[in-house]
Amino acid sequence: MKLYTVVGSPNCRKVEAVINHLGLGVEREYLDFFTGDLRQPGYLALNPNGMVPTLVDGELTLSESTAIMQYLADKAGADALFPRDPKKRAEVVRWQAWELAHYNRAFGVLAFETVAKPGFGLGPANTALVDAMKQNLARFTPVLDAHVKGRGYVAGDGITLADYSLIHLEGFKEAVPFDWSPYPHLNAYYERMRRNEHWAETAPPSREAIGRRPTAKAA
Ligand SMILES: N[C@@H](CCC(=O)N[C@@H](CS)C(=O)NCC(=O)O)C(=O)O
Repeated sequence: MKLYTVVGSPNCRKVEAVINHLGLGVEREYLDFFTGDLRQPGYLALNPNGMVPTLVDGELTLSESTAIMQYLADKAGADALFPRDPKKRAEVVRWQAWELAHYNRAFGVLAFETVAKPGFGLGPANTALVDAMKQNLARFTPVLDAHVKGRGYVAGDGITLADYSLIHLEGFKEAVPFDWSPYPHLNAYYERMRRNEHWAETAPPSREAIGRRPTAKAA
């Protein structure tokens, strides 16, 4: 199996965390986010969106981080991460769907507009979008805060795919213009997940390394 990935990409990090968690031997091909690797015809043939991650496993070429996480867990028979039991599985998928559509949609756009754009010289922030995403984040953050109150993980007693999905923008949490202080249960949950070794291992080695192909030394 081969994963096309970018160092520090939040959507790649959630897949990488699952690979680490399961101890899978997956070859990595690192792409450079800034020099057009994702727009090359060869890569667009694998992922017409021009986005990472993409997994290739024999005849299967799979994009979408959530689908890749689910495929890897199923292939490895990792019932704890992605339960076969329909009710337990539905809870995991529910939170993965929720983070994609609502919570991390707002958080991700806010992070891109206010942190990635200025940080990487990608143009001015769209202020109307920033305001709209702040409002959306303020709507959905209390939902997660209330849910994780008294729980270690979001779906069931142990860590599941849903946890790696939910926290995948963790690296931007303190940098975005959003007041997290009213959400103590959510903050504690992020801290717990930050200490997860499989997640921590996916962190970029430095700010300069983000989006770049790793040098031989760093790799
Ligand atoms: N829905 C996709 C989103 C992937 C995505 O947004 N990847 C970012 C990196 S974190 C990317 O490749 N962006 C390139 C672009 O937007 O042109 C997934 O979950 O895999």
